[in-house]
Amino acid sequence: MATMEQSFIMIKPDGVQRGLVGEIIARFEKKGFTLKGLRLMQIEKSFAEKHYADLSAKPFFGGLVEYVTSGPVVAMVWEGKGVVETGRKIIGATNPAASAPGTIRGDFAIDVGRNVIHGSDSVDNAKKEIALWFPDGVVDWQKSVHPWIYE
Ligand code: 3AN
Repeated sequence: MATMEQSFIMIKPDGVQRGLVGEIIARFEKKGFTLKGLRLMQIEKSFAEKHYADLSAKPFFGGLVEYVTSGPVVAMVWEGKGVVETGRKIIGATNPAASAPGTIRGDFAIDVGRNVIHGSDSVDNAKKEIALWFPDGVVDWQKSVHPWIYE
């Protein structure tokens, strides 16, 4: 059986306002990953500061917190083999100007401060982020070991 892991993926306010939620979910779903958690929510400043704690010394931190609290976001947990690294590939480079066409940011974003989506950068960080955004846990169902996706 494949080694399963989970990633925290969040569609940022610009992605929600621009109607990209379905398109983004479709990309992860069609790849074969399994949706294990899904919440539409608008977060407070203090929550955003917790999520982005590692970036608190960056000059863009204030703007980042303002942006990510400016409207609803879609918080998700996706599960699958290698989903953290592959999820980052599906998302594309942090700066959309450097994101390859075919990636979410490469196809739908221009500015780094409006880059549509967040994805965990390591399995460890994914665990922390999932605990922060889904304190009550996620849904336990088994499609992630689907025999037509995994050998
Ligand atoms: P990623 O989201 O690709 O993991 P991080 O963790 O370095 O990238 O940055 C988190 C978020 O901070 C980015 N998604 C982006 O919205 C914002 N950010 C990163 N670098 C910049 C920058 N130079 N100017 C403005 N915002 C930035």
